[in-house]
Amino acid sequence: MRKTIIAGNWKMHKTIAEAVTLAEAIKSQNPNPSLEIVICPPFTALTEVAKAVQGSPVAVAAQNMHWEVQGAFTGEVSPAMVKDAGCKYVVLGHSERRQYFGETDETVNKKVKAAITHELIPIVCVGETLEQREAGQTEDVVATQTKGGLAGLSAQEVADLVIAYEPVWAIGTGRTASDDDAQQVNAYIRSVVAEVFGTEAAEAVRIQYGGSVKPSNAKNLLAKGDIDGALVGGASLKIEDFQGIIDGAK
Ligand code: G2H
Repeated sequence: MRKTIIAGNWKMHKTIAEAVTLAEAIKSQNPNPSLEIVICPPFTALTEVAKAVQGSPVAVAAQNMHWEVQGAFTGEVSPAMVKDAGCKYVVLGHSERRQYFGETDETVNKKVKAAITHELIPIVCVGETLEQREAGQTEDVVATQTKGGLAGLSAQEVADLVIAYEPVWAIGTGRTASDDDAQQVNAYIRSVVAEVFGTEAAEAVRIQYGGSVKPSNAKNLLAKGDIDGALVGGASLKIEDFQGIIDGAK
């Protein structure tokens, strides 16, 4: 039985004070650990948010990290630093990182391995662009990204991580994949995991859907058999919206 995981990706939003206020609201409204709630503040707010939710069922994730432990990498943050800040999870290979910051399946793979080494749980993002979808390449793209991002991992390591299917055309656009479309791609990603890592890993790995998830569509998306949670951007920035999504998962 896969535990539903709802993650709020705050992207480049919130000062430290704003982040702590939102984290405390999420914590106080969700005392019950029946599902997993993860919040992903910007780096500057990680430590304070982690302190604010300590001892509660709300976990904290970084939105990115470098794969090296330390060194001359100006502007980067290492896995050890992310761990030290109080994170349990780290989002890797988000399409905005791929699109604007040149991330590739190879760099995502290095980050995934580094995260596991530092006992961080990766949330590995995959998803096709509108052009790729219209060209009928969705399955090829998500298969390549899934295989590339997870290359060299053991079946157990894959079983323990999280994949987020985020069609790029649905991100921040208000366009959501229909629940049937999202279910179909999530099931396909699970079949790719089964092919490479075996059925046990495929049955255990949690696969979220992300892309304009909101209270009005969350319930139907999360009711699908292969959608094990949501990675939420815009609608995670306000407690009413994020709580509405969480309530839809119950
Ligand atoms: C996809 C998602 C969160 P939004 O990027 O990762 O953002 O819900 O705003 O589409």
